[in-house]
Amino acid sequence: MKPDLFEAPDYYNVDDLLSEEHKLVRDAARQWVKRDISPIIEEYAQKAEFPKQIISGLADIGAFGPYIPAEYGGAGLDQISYGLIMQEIERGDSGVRSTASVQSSLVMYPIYTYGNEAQRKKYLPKLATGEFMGCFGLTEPDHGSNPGGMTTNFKDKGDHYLLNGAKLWISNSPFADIAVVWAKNEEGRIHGLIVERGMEGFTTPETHGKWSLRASATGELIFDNVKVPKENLLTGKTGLGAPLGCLDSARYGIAWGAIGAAMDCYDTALRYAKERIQFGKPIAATQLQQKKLAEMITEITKAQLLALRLGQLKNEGKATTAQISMAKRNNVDMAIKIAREARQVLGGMGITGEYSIMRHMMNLESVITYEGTHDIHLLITGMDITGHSAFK
Ligand code: TGC
Ligand code: FAD
Repeated sequence: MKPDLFEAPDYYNVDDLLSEEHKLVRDAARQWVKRDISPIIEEYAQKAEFPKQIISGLADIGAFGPYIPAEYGGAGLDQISYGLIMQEIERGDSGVRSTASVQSSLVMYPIYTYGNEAQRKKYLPKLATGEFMGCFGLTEPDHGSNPGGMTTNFKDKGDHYLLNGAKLWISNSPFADIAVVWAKNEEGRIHGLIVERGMEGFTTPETHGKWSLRASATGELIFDNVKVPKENLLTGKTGLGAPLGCLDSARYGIAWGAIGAAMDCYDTALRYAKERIQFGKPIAATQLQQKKLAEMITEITKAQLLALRLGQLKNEGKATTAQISMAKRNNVDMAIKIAREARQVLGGMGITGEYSIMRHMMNLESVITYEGTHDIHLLITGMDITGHSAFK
């Protein structure tokens, strides 16, 4: 892969709207990605392997629980810092950002928000350092967009719960130490349980053959009469709203992350267009390539402003689920379109691993699907503005 020459675009001086702390946090993540991700990521994506050696680096830049209070090992940062960290990591690779999103918003967030003090103290500090890695089991083979239909279930057996069922498409599952699993009790009410690797009857087979998010490990969670201790139940919130609350936090991070992938594609295409000579002049001097590049920077700028405003609302505790859906949907769609256009700017070179664009493009096919598909987010906006649910 070519050396990482990335220069972040900032067409509307968005930096002026950030605090000194935001910029420090963002720059630390940016440097780390340049030093520790860019040189290795193509190789790991090619061999479809998660680079486990980066876990401590992710912890060092505050990517595990950025907004979790310091007393539980988190970085105690605000939501804009969280977003900026996700942006920088996804600039490197969406799969690496996935690992950080899952750990922060889908494992630490529910334990912090719905867990009791003993659970917080037991798990959060170790999750913050990466000593424990976690995963989040909501999706099932027959229930993806409609998680409320889940069939994974647990029964009260007096001194423990007995868990049965299966989850599919679970990021980090093949190596996770713990899983936050959503299952129905005997009354059909959804609860979260913390399942630990090593519990009898709990297995996590890896899903192979992905053309997307290849540097992220994805797998199943299989529960065959797993005895889960009663103290592992998350009692702070039950019902579908509990896992959906975690998704709000992760989707918010993805809205920022997608900007990073788009910035990397744009920056690569711009540099290439200035250097590549055809018909005796740089292709950057042709109207068609300028149209592509000008539209890219316009869309990136709009996405930055959308994410920043959402971050302000989130800091004030005012961001709604529908606002988050709009940002996730818009920004991922923006990024995947930019990746497709940027790849064309590079001609044949665009399909090689010498450049990051094709990897981003393939990764973004997962990003536009997980955490609610492009269609589902449109329907969440539709429901919000009309008052009618198209799901029921
Ligand atoms: P609905 O009837 O609308 O809602 C059920 C209950 O939940 C409440 N609620 C929320 N609460 C908190 N946060 C939210 N975002 C919420 N959205 C809804 C709602 O108020 C209601 O509460 P109550 O008290 O009235 O019961 O539910 P529905 O069954 O009609 O479904 C709505 C729909 C389709 C929007 C929802 O199911 C959905 O978002 N589906 C998409 C599924 C999804 O996003 N799955 C993601 C799996 S995890 C993942 O992909 C991780 S990838 C990680 C990575 O690698 O980065
Ligand atoms: P389906 O729900 O079957 O949808 C198929 C198509 O139908 C989609 O285009 C969808 O938009 C459309 N559709 C569905 N319902 C409607 C409707 N009512 N109206 C119109 N169109 C509709 N899940 C987790 O729980 N944890 C994870 O860590 C996790 N990681 C993932 C990692 C990867 C790489 C991938 C690919 C997925 C991951 N997922 C995870 C699962 C992900 O959230 C689901 O794939 C996603 O929610 C969609 O579910 P599905 O694949 O079953 O598609």
